[in-house]
Amino acid sequence: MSSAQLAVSAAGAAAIVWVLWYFLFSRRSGAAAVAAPGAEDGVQEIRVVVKGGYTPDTILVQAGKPVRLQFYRDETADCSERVVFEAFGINQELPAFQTTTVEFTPKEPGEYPFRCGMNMLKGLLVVEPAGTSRTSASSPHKFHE
Ligand SMILES: [Cu+2]
Repeated sequence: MSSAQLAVSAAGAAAIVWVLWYFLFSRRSGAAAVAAPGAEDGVQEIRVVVKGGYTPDTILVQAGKPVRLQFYRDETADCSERVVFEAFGINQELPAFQTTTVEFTPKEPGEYPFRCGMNMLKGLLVVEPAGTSRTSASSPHKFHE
């Protein structure tokens, strides 16, 4: 390994540590989840429970790969009736006690807030550059029935 490669690896490791710290300790209370691409189609799937907020409220994905969010709305409160991802032109109704799939492919890395129709419930989609490899902090598979 050359010193240039070493420097790149060290920078990568530092970035990963920073991101983990950022998610685990610096945010308001709430869970963060890292999407793991599905085995067959590379879709990054995460299940989000909607009940007085979004759980997890921070979702980490990679750019350039399809994202599939499964919103399960576990309440009838009007507040959470819709979920809005402005950056992706999504304004989706979430029927109570049902799972609603929201799919899109983020092209550019960045932070994309999502929210309810009234801008009260808030979540954050963090899109990392493609090819960032990291072991899932939280496997989405544990949410599967
Ligand atoms: Cu609301």
